[in-house]
Formats: sequence, structure tokens, C-alpha cells
Amino acid sequence: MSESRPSVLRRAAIRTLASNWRGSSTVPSPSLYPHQWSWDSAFIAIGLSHWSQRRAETELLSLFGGQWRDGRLPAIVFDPSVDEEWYFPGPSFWRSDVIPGAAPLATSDIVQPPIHARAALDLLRNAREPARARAFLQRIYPRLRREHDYLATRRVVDGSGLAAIVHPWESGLDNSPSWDAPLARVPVDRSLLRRYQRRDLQHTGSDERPTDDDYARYIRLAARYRDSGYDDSRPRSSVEFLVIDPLFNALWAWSEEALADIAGVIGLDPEPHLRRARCLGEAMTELLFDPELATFTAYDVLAGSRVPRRTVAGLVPLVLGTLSQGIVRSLTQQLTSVHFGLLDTDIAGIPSYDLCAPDFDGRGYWRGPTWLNTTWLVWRGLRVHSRDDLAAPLTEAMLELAAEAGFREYFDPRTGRGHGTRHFSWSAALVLDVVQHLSRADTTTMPVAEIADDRGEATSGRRHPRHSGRHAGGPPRHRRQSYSERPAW
Ligand code: 2M8
Repeated sequence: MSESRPSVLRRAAIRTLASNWRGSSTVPSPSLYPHQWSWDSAFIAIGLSHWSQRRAETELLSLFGGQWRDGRLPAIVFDPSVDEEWYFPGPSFWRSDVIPGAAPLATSDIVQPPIHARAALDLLRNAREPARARAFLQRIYPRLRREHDYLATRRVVDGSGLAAIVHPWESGLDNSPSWDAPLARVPVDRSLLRRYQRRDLQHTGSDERPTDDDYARYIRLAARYRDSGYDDSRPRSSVEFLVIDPLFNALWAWSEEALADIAGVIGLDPEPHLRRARCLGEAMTELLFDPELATFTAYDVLAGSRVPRRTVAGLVPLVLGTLSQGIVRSLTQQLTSVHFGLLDTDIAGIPSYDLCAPDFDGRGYWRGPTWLNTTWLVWRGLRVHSRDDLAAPLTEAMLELAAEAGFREYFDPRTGRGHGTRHFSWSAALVLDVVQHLSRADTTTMPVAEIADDRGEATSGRRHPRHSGRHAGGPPRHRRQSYSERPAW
């Protein structure tokens, strides 16, 4: 009898995660992204938790090894054994080593969407050894709380109650069309591209990456933030990009709800976290929901107005159980409309941008392609609101994309073709989560108190290598690799 598709995908996903493992963390991609990325690690840990509870814990703990004294959780923790030439901007650009209060490891200095508490809670839900998972939560809770407190004390702007991002990279959706208008006020200084060399184009085609003008602006914004000493209270007149993003804030609120559950599990008061989650949800509805577009949008703080673009970031707030019925209805209508085509059999997954927009680009990075992480977030949101009728086609779509194109970085929603880098970790990790969801009773919506004390042996039944320090072993080390067109399965 031939092996079922979920089982083939499960094995392939584990193989990808195992080969991208660097001893205490996982690289998003062995070629394009050879360090540890913040929100990637959260998705990866969720996938790992179905295979090796210990690795999943190590993944998150090693990420928090890069946390700064002020609670900031940097977007990248650099692997010191990887050549600086491999990835730009690397440690010598960010210079975290000269910042008082930075971590002893080299890190970048901007943040990424705060989904880590949610990942930590999923680790408990997926754990074969819940007692061990509870001890892990005890250990990581203070770090997660500090991550959120940094946002609450340093990033909330203008009494909005919501966190602002200071760089498009902080959104995770780097070249989203939502940033076009806010970025238009950032001058393009082409000399920066001579001074600093882009490395991404050595690994993938320029038509699948942000443009040179985008990069000139990214470098300028990052350098100005760095040169201010990463000062979140610098004068507004010197700030060129300040945006309140619905995905970022929704994940913060969703993680705050998770932190409430974690606090309960370890015998602490969940109420402050629940209160903050509620406030975030209400503030988002007030400031970011656009009744005309019937979706959440970004708010450009410097312009004092919303950015009227329909992107997947506007649909991710579905993860919040506290949204009003009216808003949930708007978002599900939006998803099934011609703009995102959820029930259209010719559209695969959730496109990152409005299919009807004149500048929709099916292979343009975050300007149209379907990504598995944002599709997975919408899938989780649909299940929060018991819309299994809409979640089911997404389950199928995510498996189909991976089975047909492999664990690519992203996919053209109209053709299902894979684009960007290969062997992409969060694609593998989240497919593993979806496969697991199919194969057993789903625990993600179960009250944490009902999680049994003992679910048997350690997840994989295998032993994993001893962690001999950070990022021991594995490619890439100072050399390029070539990869076959299709994955091996
Ligand atoms: C992409 O972002 C990095 C910069 O942080 C890059 O383009 O070099 C984004 O897709 C981001 O969301 C992701 O975390 C990162 C690593 O996968 O790559």
C-alpha cells in the first residue's frame, strides 16, 4: 500500500527541519537566511513540537538568548560561524555589541511580530510530556512578559494603546503594498547600495525580492534608527517611518491571551494579560478597522491616516476571539470575496495582497504570493470562530501547495507554483502542524486545564544530538550549496 500524502509530507517536513537545525536553533533557509529569525523561530518551534519537544523548547530559549535588557526581542540572532558576506545586513551593520544593555550575542536591533507566547502555549498543547512543558513555561514566562512590556512601554504611540513599527522589516511583510505610501517619504539614497552590498540577490532572482529602491530605503531607516542608539523616544521630526500594523498588533494581543493561559498554568494571575489583550483588541477595532474596505488596515502615524490597502495583514486579526460578530462576518466575507478567493478553486491559499489590485504581483514576495505562515494564521483564526467550513479548504490548500511545489518560501496563488528560497523552515513546520491537526484530536482550542498530565513517551522516540553550544554543525558554512528543483520525496 502506498504511503498517504500527510505521512509523506510529515516525513519530508521533519527532514527539512532536521537539516536546517544548527545545534540550538533552526535557520529559515540554508541559503538565503543563515541565522535565527524571531517570528520564524516561533513558527518553527510549533512544528518542532510535533517531533521533538526538547528541540522546540531549545529553539525558543536560544532565541530569547538574544533578548536585550530592555526586553526587546531582536528580529535576528546571528550565528557567529557564518561569514559576514553571506547575509546583509549582518552584525557589523547593526553593531549591537556597542549598545549598553544588548545581549552578549550579536543581534539585529529591530523586532518582529510578537507571536512567541502563542508558540510557547502551543508547545504545551502539543507536548507528550506536559509536566516538562510546564517547567519550560515557568522558565520562559518572565522573558515573554518582558518582550510584551517592551512593546507596551517603548512602542505604544500617541495614546493609541497600539504598538508602532519603525521599519518595514519589523512587520515581517517587508515590501507589503501597505508600506508604499509611508515609505514614499523616505528618500532613496542610491549611494547606500554602493556602500553596502545586497547579498540576497546571490541566492535568489531579483524579480522575487524587494527592489533596489526598497533596499536603499530599508538601509537608510535601519541606519538612522541604529545611529539614534535605538532610541524609541527620539523626536518625531527625525522619524521617517512609523506605522501601526494590524498583523503585528493582532499577534501581540493573541500572544497576550496565550500569556494569560501560561500565567494560569504556572500559578500566576492571568488577569493583567487578559486586560491588555482586551484593550489591544478594542484599540485595533477603533483605529485600524476600515468600514469601507471591510477589513483591518495599517495606520500611518506620521500622516495621521489609515493606509487603504487590502492585504492579508488585515485578515490576521481573526485570531482574536474577542472581535465582534459584525467584524468577524466582514472578515470572512472579505476572505471569500474576489479579493482573496478562499472558496475559489483556482486560488491556492490566502494571497498576501488583494487579487483585484492593479499592482497585484503573484510572485512579488509580499505583494501577492501566498505564504504558508499567513495562511496558517488565517486558518487558526477561522477555527477560533468555529468556521471549520472555511478552515477545511485551507487545510487542503496548504497540504496541496507543499505536496506539489515543496517547502518553498511562497507560492503564486493562481498557479500554485513555488517561488523564493527552497527548504524553507516555516513552510515545513506549519505543514507538520497541519498534518498533525488532521491526524488526532485538535488541542488548540481546548482549555489548558484539560490537558492531561501524561501523554506517553517523548515525541520522536529518537534521540537528538547533544547541543554542543550555539549552532554547532550543519550548512551553510562559508560555501554555497545547490539544490534540486524539487524536494526529494
Ligand atoms: C524576510 O525578511 C528578511 C529581513 O528580516 C529579509 O528579507 O532578508 C521576511 O520574509 C521575514 O518575514 C522573515 O522573517 C525573514 C526570514 O525568513 O525573511
